[in-house]
Amino acid sequence: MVLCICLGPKRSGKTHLLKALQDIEQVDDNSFSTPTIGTNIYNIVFPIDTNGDDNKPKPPPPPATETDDNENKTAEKRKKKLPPLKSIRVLEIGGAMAPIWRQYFNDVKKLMYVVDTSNLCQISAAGVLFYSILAEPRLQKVRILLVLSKMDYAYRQMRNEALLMLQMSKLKREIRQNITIVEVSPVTKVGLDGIYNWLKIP
Ligand SMILES: Nc1nc2c(ncn2[C@@H]2O[C@H](COP(=O)(O)OP(=O)(O)OP(=O)(O)O)[C@@H](O)[C@H]2O)c(=O)[nH]1
Ligand SMILES: [Mg+2]
Repeated sequence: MVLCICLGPKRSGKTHLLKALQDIEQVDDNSFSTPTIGTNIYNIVFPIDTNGDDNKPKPPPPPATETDDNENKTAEKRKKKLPPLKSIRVLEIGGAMAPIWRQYFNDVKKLMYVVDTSNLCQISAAGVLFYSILAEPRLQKVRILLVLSKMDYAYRQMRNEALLMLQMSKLKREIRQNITIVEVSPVTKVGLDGIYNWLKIP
């Protein structure tokens, strides 16, 4: 089982987002999430066809000839690649638990980090906290998703401003992991497909 954890400062939007990923109808303009004191677990089943090609029949492989032996080997390697996941369990660890987040870092394969782009007071501190997570030795091979949340707010920071405040260019120079970045609002459903596609990667 791929273990994915979801971290981020208090009230950054983790619960709201994971609820929407689990059941899109669960979150709208009027919904409210209470602070997570401890952890929540979400079982996210991916909607079919978020890629557009999940159900398309695959064309039959061309007949093998002696000359394309190497190509066949590469094709075989490709076949051995793990298929995309159909569902995943995500563990949200509340922002109030930040001092003990590291107790949950064993066996983690994926990490989502949620930042509230509408909270100017929090965003720089969120960057420092993110850096401290990425520097953790147990997380050097982990797949990282940076979620810029609450994109429906008119007074949010735009992507480039938010990345500047998080000091992303400096951070990228100092860390080993590749970071995927998505802009999201579970309220307007913007960006959810990007998260599903990232979560699907085995
Ligand atoms: N408008 C809007 N509000 C949001 C969005 N995401 C979260 N909120 C609001 O922000 C509040 C806090 O969000 P949560 O999802 O509970 O935040 P959290 O990161 O889980 O917080 P902790 O559990 O305390 O760490 C929610 O009650 C929502 O009202 C969003 O994308 N748009
Ligand atoms: Mg929460």
